[in-house]
Amino acid sequence: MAVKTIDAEEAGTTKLVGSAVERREDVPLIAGDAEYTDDIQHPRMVYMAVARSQQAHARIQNIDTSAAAEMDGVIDVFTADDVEASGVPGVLDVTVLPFIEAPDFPILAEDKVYYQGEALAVVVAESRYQAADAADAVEVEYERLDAVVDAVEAANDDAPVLHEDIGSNVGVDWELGEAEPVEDALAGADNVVELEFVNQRLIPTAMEPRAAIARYKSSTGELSVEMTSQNPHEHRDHLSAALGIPNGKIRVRSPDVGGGFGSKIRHYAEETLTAWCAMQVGRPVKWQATRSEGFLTTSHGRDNVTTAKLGVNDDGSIQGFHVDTYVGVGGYLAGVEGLVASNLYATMLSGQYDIPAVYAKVTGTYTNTTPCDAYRGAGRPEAAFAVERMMAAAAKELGMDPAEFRRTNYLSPDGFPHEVATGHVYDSGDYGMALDKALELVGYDDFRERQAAAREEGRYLGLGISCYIEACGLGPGLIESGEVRVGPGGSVTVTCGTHSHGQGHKTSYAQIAADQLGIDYDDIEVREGDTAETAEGHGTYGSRSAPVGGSAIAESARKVREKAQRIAASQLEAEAADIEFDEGTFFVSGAPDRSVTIQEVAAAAYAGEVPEGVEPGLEETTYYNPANFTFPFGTHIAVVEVDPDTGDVEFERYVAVDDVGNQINPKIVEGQIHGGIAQGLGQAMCEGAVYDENGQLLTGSLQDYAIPKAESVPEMEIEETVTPCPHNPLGVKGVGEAGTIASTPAIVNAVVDALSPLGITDVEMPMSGETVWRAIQDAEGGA
Ligand code: MCN
Repeated sequence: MAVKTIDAEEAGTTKLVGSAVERREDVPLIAGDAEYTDDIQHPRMVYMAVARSQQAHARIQNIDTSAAAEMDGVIDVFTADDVEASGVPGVLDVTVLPFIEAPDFPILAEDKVYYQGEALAVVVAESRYQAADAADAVEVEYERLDAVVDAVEAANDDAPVLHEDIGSNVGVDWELGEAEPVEDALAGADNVVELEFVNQRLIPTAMEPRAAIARYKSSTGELSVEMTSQNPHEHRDHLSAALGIPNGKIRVRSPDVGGGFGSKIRHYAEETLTAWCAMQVGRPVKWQATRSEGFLTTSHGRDNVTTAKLGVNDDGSIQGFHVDTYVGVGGYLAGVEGLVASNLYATMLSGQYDIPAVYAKVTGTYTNTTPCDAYRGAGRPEAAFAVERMMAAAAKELGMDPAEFRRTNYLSPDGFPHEVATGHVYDSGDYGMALDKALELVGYDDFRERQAAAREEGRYLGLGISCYIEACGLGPGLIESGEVRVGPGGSVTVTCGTHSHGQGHKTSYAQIAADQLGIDYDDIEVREGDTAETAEGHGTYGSRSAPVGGSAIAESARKVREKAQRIAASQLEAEAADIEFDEGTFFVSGAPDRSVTIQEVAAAAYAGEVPEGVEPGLEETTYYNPANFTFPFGTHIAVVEVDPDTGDVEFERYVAVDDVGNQINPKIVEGQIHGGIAQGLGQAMCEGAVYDENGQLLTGSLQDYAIPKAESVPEMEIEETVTPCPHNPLGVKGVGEAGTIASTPAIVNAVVDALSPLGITDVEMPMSGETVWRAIQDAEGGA
């Protein structure tokens, strides 16, 4: 049932939106024409390497760089004293919110280290290998301190306190709603279902680790940085603040990037240090993280421990939801983790349901671990997990069918926009429609019969449902620019402040512009990722590019067309109101022979042949401000069989019905959902960062940290429903995170369902064979 791609010509010039046009970015990527940061060479370029803390919690007694400085090829070695002396501040960029207690995050550690891998010193050398060897030769004396790595333990009174100036390990202390009414609702409910679960710490594993190259011209004060960024304009502004260079003098360019998944949003120490080093040594400086370095220093995600209570009456109606979550934020509060851990998570705890009262308490604690930050879904996967695990558990407790239980509690499709108890105003949806379609696709009724028969034979089949909702396109306030320029020759350049690192913007943005302008898809170029080439923007995260960036482009294309219509009217000596437009041609109403093409209009526009009051040229820029988040949703269903002797989980089916509003490109949508499901499956089945009690990362390489392999990802059957977003011009909702948010609870629910005859009500993630086998052994009357 996979979506079949077509080429743009087959779609027809003005019907591209909605067509599965082949991704134009794939051929260059496969043909070796991609330009990743590490491919870029500049004359006289030198290399930076970072000396990192081997300890997770320690006082720094001494850093001796003398041996490193003497080594072959070494140009200079810098420590915190040097950068401080030059006035470079920390890399702190947390959203300053009243519920946050955050320490400074120095660019190089000063007196103490808080996690293994924290940057201590940087070496600049003629070659990459010389730099790495010299970084290894930096000698550090530590006074080791007790470490704490567990989010809940860190909140205990006897836990070692990381940041003494804060006085406790609590960095985020946040509540949503009021506890008392929810506690009253639970007390009054016929049943209270309680579960404790862990959303384990994950390590984003993009194919390309982070990298940066910086060049500084001291004669003009201009800084140019090529880097692996999801959000070049934001990085430009961070660099400006850190280095004291006006942002107009900084150019950040993010070339081809091999994935980000949220981990390349943050302002990290290394990219700023690369730029600072370039300013010190007067030569271009390159830094490329190794995979292990990435594992230690690029943001991790999740790390939640939750206790949830759901009050339900015997008729299946939910009365209240009480959630208490600890989040291990890491050694510092970095990036937007303060928001991810709190607001982005807890405001999604209403799910698709009419829950009268929700209370959530979030305690974010400092632990001697790599700082966490946004990772695909950022708070929303944890929320969907909490809601959908509880829905499964409550249905089981009530002896109700889990699909029916959800249906009983759905927000009605007629009541949109719905303001839910957590404060969001959901824009549009029909949750029952997606559920019904998924149940039909998976053959739900048959399955229950098959499951019963299999149980008779001692086989453990299970089916897990996840009815997720997500909030994406972050708004209002987070604007995005989209520029559309029809050149004098009639070809088009589209620019946007977003950045594609796998999402296919070059294809989907060209589809939007082609439709609006009636210009050949192949005549449309899309450019992103260069602050010198694009208007202001915020970048790609929160599945915002289609709903916000796409809307900006659609608006600009519409404005270009309107302007072209006025110019065409003057060329055709008619009133603009009498001009019609079809497939790139303007013509006089009722006289189709009197016509000009948009290309002819463009030529006139640049020759100054425009009517009075109209400026020459044919280009428009829109800053689109989304009215609200937009809320994609859907139902995913996993069907598994668990081998009771080995604990192995085999997927029999994986069915997904997603509603992302109107689809610009169904093939890209399908690909995003595939990738997202694989990532959520990674959390369910195999991924998990493991630290020892001293804060040493035991899963520090791809030999120890398991990500899903092709053979472990099941065939996915993907369908959709379409409920357009009512508040953006394209009617689109984002898709980039949907699969990740949906899949994890579907898979865990399936395994728990399979093992429920053994009295098993929960299985911890990742559900490796061993974990499942142990759960079976521990269960009452094990298999
Ligand atoms: N699209 C569409 N119709 C819709 C919605 C989207 O055709 N109704 C298309 C868009 O035009 C775009 C793509 O789907 O080409 C994704 O759009 P969108 O959902 O807006 O997401 P973004 O482009 O903003 O991408 C961000 C999102 C996030 S938050 C993470 S994390 C993530 C993801 O995308 N990281 C990715 N997908 C990824 N895919 C790859 N290959 N690599 C990553 O790092």
